[in-house]
Amino acid sequence: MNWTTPVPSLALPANKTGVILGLLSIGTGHEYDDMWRPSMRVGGALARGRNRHERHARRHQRVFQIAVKNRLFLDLMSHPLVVAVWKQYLGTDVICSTWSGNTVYPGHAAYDWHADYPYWAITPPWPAGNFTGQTIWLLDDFTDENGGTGVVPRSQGKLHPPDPATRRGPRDDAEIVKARRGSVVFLHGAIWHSARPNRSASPRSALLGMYIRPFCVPMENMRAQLEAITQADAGNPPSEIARQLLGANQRQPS
Ligand SMILES: O=C(O)CCC(=O)C(=O)O
Repeated sequence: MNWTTPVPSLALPANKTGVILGLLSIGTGHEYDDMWRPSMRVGGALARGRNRHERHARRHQRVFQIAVKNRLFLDLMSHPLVVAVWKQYLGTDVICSTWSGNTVYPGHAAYDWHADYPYWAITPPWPAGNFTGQTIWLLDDFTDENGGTGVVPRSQGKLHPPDPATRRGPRDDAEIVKARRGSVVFLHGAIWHSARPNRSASPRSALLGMYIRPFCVPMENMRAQLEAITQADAGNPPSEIARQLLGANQRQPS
């Protein structure tokens, strides 16, 4: 798999693997430490687990609603190149479904192989077509050792989740995303993937942005975040595209 496709030459639907590594420069990634590490601390305690197995399995930390935690996160969510990719793939009225951060700590065992929301909320066979996609912003280098995301190329075409018998553990048909911090990976939303075991001595962090077509119910309450952001800084309203992504134009049930 070519992990070095430059973002401007992307045509995600044409990429049959369902995975693209964009060389979108967010810098070295270090400049985001200042906003990400504190968010991680206030985002909730690391799940402890009831026993050794659970502690191992749970050594990860998810922080949701990051758009309201720091205005820079809102800017990243609305990054013009990212938005251009998803507009091409999901339509110009694309919205954001969830914008969060994920850290896997040393000792993290692995996520189960899965496809992303809304697929896991739909009884298979899943509808074919383009409904959602995942954007992974690497805040640390991703390696084999530290839990780089594993993906099963072309699995987005299967239109069902992985078999429960193979949902855990390594897979011969999977590849690990190995890339430098500051890279951005675009995944088809139905592709089977998993944060792999972190066997290194350091945590591995990423920001995760799901983008979705506006007839789907977003995973997080993005409109509530828009309201919170607008109220917190009335003199500096979010840009039009940030408002769109946060669901300002999405039809609501009457
Ligand atoms: O952090 C990662 O590598 C992927 C996380 C993931 O699989 C997910 O949030 O769906």
